Amino acid sequence: MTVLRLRGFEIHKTFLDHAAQQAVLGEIRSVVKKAPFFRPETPGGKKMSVRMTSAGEYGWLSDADGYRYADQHPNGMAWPAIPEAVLSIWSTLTGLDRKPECCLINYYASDAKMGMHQDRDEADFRWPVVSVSLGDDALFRIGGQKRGGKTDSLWLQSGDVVVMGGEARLNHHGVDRVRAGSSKLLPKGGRINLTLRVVK
Ligand SMILES: O=C(O)CCC(=O)C(=O)O
Ligand SMILES: [Mn+2]
Repeated sequence: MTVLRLRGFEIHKTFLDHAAQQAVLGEIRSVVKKAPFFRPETPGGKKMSVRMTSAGEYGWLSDADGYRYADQHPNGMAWPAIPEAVLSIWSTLTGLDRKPECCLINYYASDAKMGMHQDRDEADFRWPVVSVSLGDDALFRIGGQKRGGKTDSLWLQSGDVVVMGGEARLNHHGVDRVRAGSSKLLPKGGRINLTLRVVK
């Protein structure tokens, strides 16, 4: 298994083989059936290009009231449980007994992107964030703890898993673009990214 290290992020190339990607995707589809994707607005009032939903005790939200974790989908329902196949990625890669309380599910259509940001709505940055890529390739950019400055980019492919932890936990990161049609995993194309987070 190839592990790349870039600015403190660990990139496990093809951590999930094709069968494992399909198994995870199947589980995520059932989550999305119960908790449909929605398009959040930034606190500034701009629609994000990424569609989101979550599984777990908490889901991540953004709206006029700010960025935060909430125990309900915007439609008022509790979030579905995080699928076992997803939790096992976390356990295998981190070796932690502590389980994540949120699996944020992002859907990127061919024109979606995510600006440079830190994941900093969690209570304790000693826990890593684990990110799983499914579907089309994404150009992932990694910077440092401060905004601006030098960045490095790499293409994430379906089945790649990134561990953002340790000294790099608060490094800025974002997705510049996805390469439409680069994967056949999602029948309608696009990319799904899962991020597993310890919230409390
Ligand atoms: O889509 C990705 O690869 C990264 C997603 C991300 O950084 C986030 O949801 O906070
Ligand atoms: Mn992030």
